[in-house]
Amino acid sequence: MKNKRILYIVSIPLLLLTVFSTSPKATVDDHGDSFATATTITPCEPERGDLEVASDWDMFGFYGEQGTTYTISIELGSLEDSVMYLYDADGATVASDDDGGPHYASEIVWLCETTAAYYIEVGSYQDDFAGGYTLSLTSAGCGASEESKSGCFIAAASMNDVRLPVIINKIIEQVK
Ligand SMILES: [Ca+2]
Ligand SMILES: [Ca+2]
Repeated sequence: MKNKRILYIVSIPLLLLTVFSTSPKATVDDHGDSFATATTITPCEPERGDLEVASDWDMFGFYGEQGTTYTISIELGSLEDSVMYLYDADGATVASDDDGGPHYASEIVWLCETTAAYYIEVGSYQDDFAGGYTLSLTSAGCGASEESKSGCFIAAASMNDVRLPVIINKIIEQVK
């Protein structure tokens, strides 16, 4: 009888722990946190992101072309204060910014000196905020003619890109 009581005492908290830890509270991260799981961002095409939790960091990859000046900017949505880092493929910090854009938004203007893969990491100031944002990677070629826009797509497509079919379809749509 005593053993049975002990069994209840042990099993009830265990049951509660199991129920709470497996409840569907865990949110899915929209963009990976590492270079390996980075989302490839297409120049000239804004990309929506969400810091599902305050400690989230979202990683984006792109192919930088030597001699091109890129403006990498965050437009704040529900996210109040962004922080942004630009890395080379070796993980060295090329540039970083906190509030270079409007309000507490981040913005980096950067002249690419070596054609290579680069990574943009977006997080919140001191890991204090969750919320949505839009990341834009633009250069002088953006927003001009359709021809130069296609050039941007091709530059992104030359990267080892899992979304290559999507980019090719976009190019086909533009040609039509
Ligand atoms: Ca995220
Ligand atoms: Ca993330």
